[in-house]
Amino acid sequence: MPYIDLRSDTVTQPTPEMREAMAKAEVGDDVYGEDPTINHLQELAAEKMGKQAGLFVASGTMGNLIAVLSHCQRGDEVIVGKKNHVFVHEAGGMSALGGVHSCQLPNQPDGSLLLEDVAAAVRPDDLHEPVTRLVCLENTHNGCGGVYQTPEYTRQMAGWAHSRGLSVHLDGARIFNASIAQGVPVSQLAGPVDSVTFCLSKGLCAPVGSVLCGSQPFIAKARRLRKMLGGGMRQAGILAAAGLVALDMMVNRLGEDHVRAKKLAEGLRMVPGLQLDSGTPATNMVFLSLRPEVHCTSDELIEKLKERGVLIGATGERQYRLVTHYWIDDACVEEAIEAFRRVVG
Ligand code: TLP
Repeated sequence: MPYIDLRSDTVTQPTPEMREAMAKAEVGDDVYGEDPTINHLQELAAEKMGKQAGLFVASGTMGNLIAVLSHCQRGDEVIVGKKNHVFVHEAGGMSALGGVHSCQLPNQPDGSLLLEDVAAAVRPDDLHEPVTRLVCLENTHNGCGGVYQTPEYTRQMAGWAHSRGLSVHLDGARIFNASIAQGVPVSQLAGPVDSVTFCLSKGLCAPVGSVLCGSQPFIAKARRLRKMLGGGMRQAGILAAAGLVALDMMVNRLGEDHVRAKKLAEGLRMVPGLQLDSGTPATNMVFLSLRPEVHCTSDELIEKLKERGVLIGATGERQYRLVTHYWIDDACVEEAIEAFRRVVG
């Protein structure tokens, strides 16, 4: 049975256009910088983000890790939201592999960090303490409900950080969702920060890859770190070809995923037994929980929905996330709502 897979937009399959472009891609050895398709993707990505250069990396996790390692030395400290992906879901890479310390601040419900919290977290020049080096932001913010951050917030935070000699990295895994949701160019969301990672393999449907963008010297350093981490790939233009199709054809349609997420949320709100998070969805993610009167464990709900052909992900005890994407059409939304009605209604 083909599942209606709402677990994540990472489950997206490449489109027929991507498969065709992959088959025809011109390739070369990218460690020598000789893959024309990768070079094209990196240039295009950098231009869109308002940066000097880009680096094709295997994943969002690798892009974020390389960014932190490029900005920081061992023992330096990163200021990061407690719910940021780079802190919660990236296997502790920054500390395990980079020896980078983290100072975790509460995320506001809209995903942001308070400027006064960041200001209070910056370390004094005291040899007992780590050196504060970097602030990490996330847009859209996954752990806070797929909410987007505004250009004003990004500008304000980056401007302040720069005035204190700090760098800013943006985990923009879904930055195009943030751009489409607000109707602002992505360069306004990425322009103020020093580095940004965005993913081709989520809502944009490419099978593999992310691009880390920043200044020329930053990317030169990042390229060496990518090699160190084993991420220097060879004829990977085959993958970048799908990324080019993603940037060309898949960005402007992301709004459809947001509309479907709203339809999904409206339908699920009518199902007794479900409690939708306030404000959900902001983009392509619907967050909900089971009301206490529903006698069903977290896993049971997932299993029962699976029997009806619907896959969802758990985000906590009796809490769930449903993500819309290219392979979820209106009929899938209706079927998913119906499955919930039958299981918990
Ligand atoms: N997020 C995945 C899971 O890891 C939770 C998902 O299903 O949403 N930044 C953000 C904000 C992300 O949501 C993710 C993936 C990443 C980085 C990492 O990207 P990949 O999976 O390419 O390493």
